[in-house]
Amino acid sequence: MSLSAKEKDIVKAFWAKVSGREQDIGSEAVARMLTVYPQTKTYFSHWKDLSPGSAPVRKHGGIVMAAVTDAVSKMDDLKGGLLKLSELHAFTLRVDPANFKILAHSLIVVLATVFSSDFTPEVHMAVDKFLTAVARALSEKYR
Ligand code: HNI
Repeated sequence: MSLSAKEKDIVKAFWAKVSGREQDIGSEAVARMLTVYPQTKTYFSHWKDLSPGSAPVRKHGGIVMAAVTDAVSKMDDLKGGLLKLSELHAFTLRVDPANFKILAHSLIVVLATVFSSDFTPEVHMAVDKFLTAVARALSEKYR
């Protein structure tokens, strides 16, 4: 289920609107993930404060969203582009790959609320497919 050329263009055009707002959007998504799916907190137990808007949540939100933005530019080879990150999450961080879908869902909810008029069903579908492909690429090293 790879993205069509048109879907790739839709994601790229939409991501231009996300550009510059990575930290705010990423930290909202991470905060939602930790609140709505508290089982995800186990991976971040070394942080001092896991509450929405805290310094580690904001910092990590920016880092994760920068990686997603980077993935937009590597859309034609996500497996290769995300190999190092897949290794990190599989072998070092030992994150259950089911959580990639949870973060993708949390991010989609945030994008829909922040970009209410731009996040049309067409954009939603293309972004959903893209984030599914990112999750699949991140899961590559688990096999
Ligand atoms: Ni993830 C660190 C990218 C999903 C748990 N993660 C990172 C880093 C990047 C990153 C980049 C920093 C790497 C480094 O230091 O070299 N993570 C991504 C991306 C996704 C993702 C692109 C999905 C779209 N990570 C998740 C999920 C979890 C997760 C779903 C767990 C629920 N990640 C972590 C943890 C760290 C991490 C834990 C280390 C954080 C820290 O600061 O200690």
